[in-house]
Amino acid sequence: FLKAPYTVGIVGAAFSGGQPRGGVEQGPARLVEFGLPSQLSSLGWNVDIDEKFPTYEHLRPPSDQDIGKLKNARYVSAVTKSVSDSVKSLVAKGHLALTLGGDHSLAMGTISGSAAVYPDVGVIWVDAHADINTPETTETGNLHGCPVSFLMGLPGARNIPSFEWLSPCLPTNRIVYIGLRDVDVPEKKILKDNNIKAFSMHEVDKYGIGKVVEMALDYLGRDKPVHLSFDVDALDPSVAPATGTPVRGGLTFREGHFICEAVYETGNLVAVDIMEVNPLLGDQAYVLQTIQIGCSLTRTALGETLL
Ligand code: EXY
Ligand code: MN
Ligand code: MN
Ligand code: MN
Repeated sequence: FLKAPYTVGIVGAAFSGGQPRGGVEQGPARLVEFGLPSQLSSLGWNVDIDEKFPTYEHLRPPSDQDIGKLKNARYVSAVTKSVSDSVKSLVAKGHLALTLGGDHSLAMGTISGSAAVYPDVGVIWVDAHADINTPETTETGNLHGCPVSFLMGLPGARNIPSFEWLSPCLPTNRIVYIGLRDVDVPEKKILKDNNIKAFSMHEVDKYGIGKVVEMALDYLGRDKPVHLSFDVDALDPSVAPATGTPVRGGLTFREGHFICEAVYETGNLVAVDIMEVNPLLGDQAYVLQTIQIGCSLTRTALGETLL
């Protein structure tokens, strides 16, 4: 699906409005400072830093009262719309769209952008959380816990005021989850009622990551475009500690990288999101470790191999 010369377009999505903890908006700048663009050039990619880290402050509405339970809905809507346009234009050019977050509400933008070009895109969502609450089921009102329901247009997540631009673009059978272990009770019901494919940590333990990824890719179809949305909190907190909603019992370092290796090997990757790196959480060593892993997951998804 990509066109030569192979180009990765980086969208630095410095945004934290989908959740309450400051710092995650500094994720993209730290990943870039650490050398991610030159690391990707060394792998043979043309690197196009499409946006020089807009702060998105210009999109912040003068007031943003809760809409029902939803917090910062107008701001999240405006930013995700902008990200959607950026990702769509990169993917339409045959570039690989790499979005560095930022909180995971940004996936409303990234996935609607890739789906606008490839309506049959398959999403591999790697996360401790399902991020599929609707405006009705969310307990926190944090939109980083809701992007998937909006993308699917599930009941209760359609025609939400201020999200008029976002029409349903992700059928329930075009996503596979890997790594789940903190799923709210109403989210479990949504996954079950809609027959959504999900490999929790239980399945990772039971089958091993190799088999899980094989089943995930078979389910989505080997000839279809792939969008990898990787929330670093899928990794165990001992591996990636600097993130806002850590949950114990997560993926190992190798399991996380194995997913990226296998996805690269499909040759069908059109977009990658690296989300929820928060450089303000934890001491220096923990932060550095998390940034390094954000970079190495990205390099691996873009073709770095061990041999
Ligand atoms: N399910 C909880 C909520 O809806 O607030 C927690 C969501 C955390 C989401 C993180 C980004 O993956
Ligand atoms: Mn997430
Ligand atoms: Mn998460
Ligand atoms: Mn929970």
